[in-house]
Amino acid sequence: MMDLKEVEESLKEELQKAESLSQLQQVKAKYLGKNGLITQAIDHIKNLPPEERREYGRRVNQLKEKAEELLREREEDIKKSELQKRLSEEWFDLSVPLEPATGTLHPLSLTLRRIKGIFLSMGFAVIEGPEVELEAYNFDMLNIPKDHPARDMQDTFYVNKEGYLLRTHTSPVQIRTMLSHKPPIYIVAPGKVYRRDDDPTHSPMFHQVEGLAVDKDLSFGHMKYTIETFLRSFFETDVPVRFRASYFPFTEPSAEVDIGCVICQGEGCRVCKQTGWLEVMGCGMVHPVVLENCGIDAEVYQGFAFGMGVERLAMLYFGIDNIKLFFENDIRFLKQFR
Ligand code: 2NM
Repeated sequence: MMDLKEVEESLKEELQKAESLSQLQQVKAKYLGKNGLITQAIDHIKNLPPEERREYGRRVNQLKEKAEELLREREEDIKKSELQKRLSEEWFDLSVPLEPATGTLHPLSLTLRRIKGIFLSMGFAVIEGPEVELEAYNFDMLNIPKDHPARDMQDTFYVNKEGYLLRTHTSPVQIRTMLSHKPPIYIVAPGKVYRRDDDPTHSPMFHQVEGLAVDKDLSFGHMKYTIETFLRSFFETDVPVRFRASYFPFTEPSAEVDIGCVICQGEGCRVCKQTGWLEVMGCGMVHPVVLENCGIDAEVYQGFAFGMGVERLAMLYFGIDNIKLFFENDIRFLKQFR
């Protein structure tokens, strides 16, 4: 059994030593993360004999609440001192002549425009749909099992108990299109999507573009050509493209799409984690169950679909290393893109 007093003392000590939000994040993980000390102590409660369980359980929970409070307080302190530091270091030179006040488009708007433009030129229509969606369109109709982890409260924003949620991908737009239109269908669905992630590499809101083609005699080869043509046009070079077998409940077969690293040209670098390749999309042949769910005869029609993250593509295209920059709206960042 863990000495809870000792855990509390060492937490306090490490909190004092943590001087940045990223250091604080590490302390938080060590105590309250998946394998954190306090998390382990909570897991341990069930192994205790019943007579000890009550008292120990009470103390562990007290410690957990205390730890959360201490972390919050320290976060406030760190944020305050980081702000003070910036306020004292950053300043404007008021004697510099003003630049002409022309605005620029946000790098994500520029990236979305380019993606849509390429697919429009290949004959795809651009379709939008609601961000508050039905669970039925976001999960059920896509052949995503009732017990799939993506459906967890932990991962998905549910808006009420009547089957509404914030869409976790733009696939429900494709479902709506298949329900309301007969094939042939060639569409892309751009827009905001929401997942309960918030850490240095994830944002709770981000943008996706998903594509769908449904027609007679469509093959994996048509998908491969469409995606390769898109990627070479988007990155304005003859980039290497490879397809790796993967799994999605809504496509069969499924694949992840990699491009040769645009940062190091495949030599190996930090961005591609020394592999020479970057994962940029998922794709696959639409599962016959999904077609039939939408009233399309899977004996007559085939479909291919794909999905990509707009922030990821924008970061690779412009060489941006931090996703949070898109959402801070710091004008010094924004005005660099055209
Ligand atoms: C992906 C990867 C693979 C996809 C499938 C569908 C639909 F609605 F047709 F079933 N929409 N999008 C799909 C397939 C999306 O994103 C990584």
